[in-house]
Amino acid sequence: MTTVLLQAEPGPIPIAASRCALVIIDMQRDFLEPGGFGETLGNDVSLLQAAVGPCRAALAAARDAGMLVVHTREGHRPDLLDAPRAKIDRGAPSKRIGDPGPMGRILIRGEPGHDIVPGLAPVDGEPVIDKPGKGAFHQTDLEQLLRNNAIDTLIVCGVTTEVCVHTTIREANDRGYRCVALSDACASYFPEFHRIGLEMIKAQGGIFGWVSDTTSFVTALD
Ligand code: TIU
Repeated sequence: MTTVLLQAEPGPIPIAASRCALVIIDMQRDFLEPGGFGETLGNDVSLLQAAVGPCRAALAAARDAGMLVVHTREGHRPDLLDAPRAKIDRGAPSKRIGDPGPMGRILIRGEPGHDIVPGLAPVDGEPVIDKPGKGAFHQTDLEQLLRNNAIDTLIVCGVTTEVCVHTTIREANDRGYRCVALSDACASYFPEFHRIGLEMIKAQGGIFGWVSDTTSFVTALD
């Protein structure tokens, strides 16, 4: 097992590719493209484009290193039986989860908007975790999958920093995983929340984990 040092804050962290998973959170058209769930919530979805290139670079490096790559997607069953009433009710009245939109029914599995954006599509052998909540562990088999593959460290990127990325890192941290967020490969509709969200992870000596960036990750694996 080869161990390399990944530059990060609050300090460098030794990682072994065979014990790491790159977890790419919710890089879906519903969040990144006009007409999807993100826009119906009143957001400027163009702000999330900044994460696409860095995610691609991290994905390429992880694949080259033979690292486990896990993709997640937030979405619900077409019959909405897994969508809490409280979640549906908080959407914009005319465009709620399950309503028709330009990319199909909003935040519904199997619809065009639910797809991962071009350029980050999973390849054969890469697991895709469909999750009904913000955290990737809630009501999914992610933990089982990670344990079966002897993973102890998650390299996390995707959108949005303070919502699904943060929730997943918090869930993973409590389950004993070391988590490293790649700052430039995450993005938020609120630049301030992105910045503060990353600060929160690495504060207090790394209370939830570490923060690194794509260049450091690629360099460490090279
Ligand atoms: N609204 C928002 O910032 N995010 C979400 O609803 N889901 C994810 O972060 N994926």
